[in-house]
Amino acid sequence: MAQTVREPGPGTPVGRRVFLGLVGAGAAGILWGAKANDFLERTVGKLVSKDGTGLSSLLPIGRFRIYTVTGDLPSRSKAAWRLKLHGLVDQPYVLTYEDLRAMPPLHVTRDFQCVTGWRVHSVGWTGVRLGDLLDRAGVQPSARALRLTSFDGEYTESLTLEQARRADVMIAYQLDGSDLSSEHGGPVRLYVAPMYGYKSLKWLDTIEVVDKVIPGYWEQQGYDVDGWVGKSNGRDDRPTS
Ligand SMILES: Nc1nc2c(c(=O)[nH]1)N[C@H]1C(S)=C(S)[C@@H](COP(=O)(O)O)O[C@H]1N2
Ligand SMILES: [Mo]
Repeated sequence: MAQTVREPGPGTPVGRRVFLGLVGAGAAGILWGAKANDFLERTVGKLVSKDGTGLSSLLPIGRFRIYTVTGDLPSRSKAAWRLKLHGLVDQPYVLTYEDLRAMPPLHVTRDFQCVTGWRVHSVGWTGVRLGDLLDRAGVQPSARALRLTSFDGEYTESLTLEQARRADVMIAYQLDGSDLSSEHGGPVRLYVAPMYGYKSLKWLDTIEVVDKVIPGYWEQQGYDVDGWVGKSNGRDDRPTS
C-alpha cells in the first residue's frame, strides 16, 4: 500500500540515515507516485535489506515526493471544491472550480525544490495569479498578509501581500499540463515559484486576508516565513548546484 512522508523538521538530519530509518521503521513509508512506488518495492526494498551502501544514489532525484503532515491524503472532487476568500476585503467571496477555470490562466515553469534537498527540474504549473484573486475581493488598506488553510485540516501557510502579488505566485490547478492530482494537492493548491516547496500549500481551502504574517505549519517549527529558494533555513544539506 502506498504511504506518504511528513517532511522532517529543521535540525533533523536528513539524507541516508533518516531515509533508512523511515524505510526500516515502516511507520512512515514513502510515496513518490505509483511508478516510483513500484520501483521502491522492486529495488530499494531489496537493497535496504543488504548493507545500504550507495543507497543515497537511489533517492528520487528528479521526482516529487508526496508530503502530507496528517498521515492521510485528503481528497475533494472538483465539483465539491470551493475557495473561500475573506478577511480584510471589501467583497468576500466563495469560488467554484469552474469560476477559477474561467479566470485568465497563468503558466510558470520552474524547478521545484524542497528544503530537505530534493528537486524536480523544470515543472510546469498552470493556475490563476493570486494577485488577480485578491483584486477580485478588493483588499483593504489595513491588510498586510495572507493566511492560507488546507482542507487536510492541519496545514497552513502565510505570505505577505507583496509576496502574494508577485507575477510567479498562483493557485494552481494543473501540473505539467494535466489536472492536478489529489496526491499533489488537487483540485487546487498554492504554488509559490520563488520559494521552497513548503510554501506551496496543498489542498487549498481558504485564503484569509489579515493584518500581519501568521507563521504557517512548518514555520511554527522553525522554517523561515520568507522561504526564498537559496536560504538555508539553518540546514546544511541543501543542493549546491
Ligand atoms: N497540505 C499540505 N501541503 C503541503 C505539505 C503538506 O504536508 N501538506 N508539504 C509541503 C512541502 S514540505 C513540500 S516540499 C511540498 C511537496 O509537494 P508534493 O507533495 O506535491 O511533492 O508540499 C508542501 N505543501
Ligand atoms: Mo518540503
